[in-house]
Amino acid sequence: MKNYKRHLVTAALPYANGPIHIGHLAGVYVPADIYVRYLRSKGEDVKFVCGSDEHGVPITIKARQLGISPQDVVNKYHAIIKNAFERFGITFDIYSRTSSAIHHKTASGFFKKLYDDDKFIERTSEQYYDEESKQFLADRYIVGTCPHCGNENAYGDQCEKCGSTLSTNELINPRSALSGSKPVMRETSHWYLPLDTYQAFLEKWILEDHKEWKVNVYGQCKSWLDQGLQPRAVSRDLDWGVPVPVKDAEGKVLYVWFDAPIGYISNTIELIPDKWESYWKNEDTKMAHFIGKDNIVFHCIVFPAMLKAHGDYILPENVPANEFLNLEGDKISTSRNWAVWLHEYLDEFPNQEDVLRYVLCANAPETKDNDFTWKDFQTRNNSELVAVFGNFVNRAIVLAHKYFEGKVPVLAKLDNYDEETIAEIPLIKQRIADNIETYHFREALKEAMNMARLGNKYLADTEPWKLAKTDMKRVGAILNVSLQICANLCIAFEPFLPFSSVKLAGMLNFEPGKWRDLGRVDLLPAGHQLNHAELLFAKIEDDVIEKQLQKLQATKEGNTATNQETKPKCEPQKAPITFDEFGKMDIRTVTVLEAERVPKTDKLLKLTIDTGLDTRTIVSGIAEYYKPEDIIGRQVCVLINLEPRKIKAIESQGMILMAKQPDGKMCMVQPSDKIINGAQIN
Ligand code: B3M
Ligand code: ZN
Repeated sequence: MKNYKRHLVTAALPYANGPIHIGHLAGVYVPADIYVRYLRSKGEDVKFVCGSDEHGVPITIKARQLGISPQDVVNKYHAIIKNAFERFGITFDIYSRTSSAIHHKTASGFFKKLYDDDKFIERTSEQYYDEESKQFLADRYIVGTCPHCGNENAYGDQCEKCGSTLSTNELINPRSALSGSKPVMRETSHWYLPLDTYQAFLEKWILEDHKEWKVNVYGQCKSWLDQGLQPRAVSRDLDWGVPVPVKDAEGKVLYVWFDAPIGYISNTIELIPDKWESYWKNEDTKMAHFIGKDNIVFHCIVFPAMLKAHGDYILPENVPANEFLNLEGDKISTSRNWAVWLHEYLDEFPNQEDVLRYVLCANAPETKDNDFTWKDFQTRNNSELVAVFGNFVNRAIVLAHKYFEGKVPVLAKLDNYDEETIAEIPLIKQRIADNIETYHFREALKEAMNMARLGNKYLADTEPWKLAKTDMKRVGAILNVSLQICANLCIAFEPFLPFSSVKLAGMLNFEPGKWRDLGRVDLLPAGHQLNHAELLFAKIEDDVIEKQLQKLQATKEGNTATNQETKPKCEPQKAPITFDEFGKMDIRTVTVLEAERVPKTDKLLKLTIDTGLDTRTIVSGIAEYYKPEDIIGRQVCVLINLEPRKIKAIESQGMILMAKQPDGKMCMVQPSDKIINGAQIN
């Protein structure tokens, strides 16, 4: 195996369009943090880099939904996400963001170099365009039916139901996510990275040189490569993102999946402006990307091709991607609020960060999708953390206080059983290390837990409390060994349960050493004064779990109720217009003087209105909702400068403003007070 001099560990940049939940943690951030803490404990040179992904259509869609700017959206969620990671003990060396100036400069420069080196091809193609919103519809701006599973709400880039990666023109019955209208095809030109020219290189690099990658990762790569790689567009017609830094590229930005992985580089530059190159451009660096399974193709195929095209950069040594975590048997979903949100957990379970870290790692979806249940959370806490780890530590420290005034007793002599027990520690240490280094974090945690089990069993078997009357020397030896195991647990668990490690070290009044000290049984010298025992983990009662289950139940009921009440939901916001455009509309208060049905139609009423300026006729499709006699005398709002139109041979000179309800029913918009006819509405 190669001897690396330093490590660069990246964790997927979460989209700053919502907070993070247990699925993100289990898939990416908990394993990445364990890996990095372990490397640091070993004294390795490591940088752990992450940040918010602040471009792309998910952000602009969220901005539209909330009626705020994309920058406001990312400012809000970047702060929430960053804070939640910190509180949860995820120890990034930097958590920055892709809207930063450094990132814009880096991503722009990267594109420019590839452009100057002729690494792109420029292609004109027909793409979906929304005539109502006057905008090209990239990625998630298009929704439609998934050709693979029939999901009617698949996005232009991905179906969230079956997980397939899609391109916009694969969707059946495409519609615009902006206006809901049917898009038309329009020509536009973009830059493409010709992935096909990297096919041979990627085949060798992945399929031959990286057979050790996880089966799910290797398998996905192989299937992409087997299908034959195609050129991939790296720009988009959007107004949010890193502008394409070449001439005549107005209105074009870098595709979010082009700029986001460069974010790893930008954030490293921000962290260590003078030394970043040794992490990115030196073969002595071991780089690993921690990601979720939906990001595999971008990290294993597209980004490496970009790095290769650039020429100066190293490639990842591994891309340990996890599968997905479900919640109580159901797919985690932000839109259905089916999730355990990290910031909410941190508020509702104070000082219990490690319980969640433990459960998410013990249950991590390493090889297949897995399920998080609150019952399992409770059981793992109560019967593993409390009953094994906590119980052992507590008994060892309490007994030392009871018999030896809280001082580590002298170890006079080891018997066979002591020796056998002690001999286990370095073996467990080796298994933890081997598992972490091969990205098997569940197994690694199981081994760490085996060390706690070892201690717990040792105390139960040796029963020092029974010997206290007859053989204090032996009691001393047993407690010495037990306390040494406690000190070892501090080190072994630090990567997994950092808060508990600190707490345990406090009880032992001990500065936990580094990984190399793990396995030693002289960590606490005889006579060393211990602090008092506190509970390392607290039992979680049924009512606490019940409350969480009720919360989820309420979400489920809420979802069904809202679906029934508001289906279909409000139309999304239309594309922005200028104030001038709005100012061109002449909307006035008018009074309906006469109203009658238009013969041979079901829907139309002919109205005579007093506009304050004149008396005129308009034809309106409101007969389904209003009888003529009901509206005579009503004051309503009319767009009076709409081009006159002939409807059923009657010239209509204006349009009544109507509010459309979710069920399609129309309702006239009326001034709330009586007011003169002809008042301008603006
Ligand atoms: N933001 C996608 C995601 O959160 C994306 C990851 C970027 S990593 C460079 O699934
Ligand atoms: Zn699908």
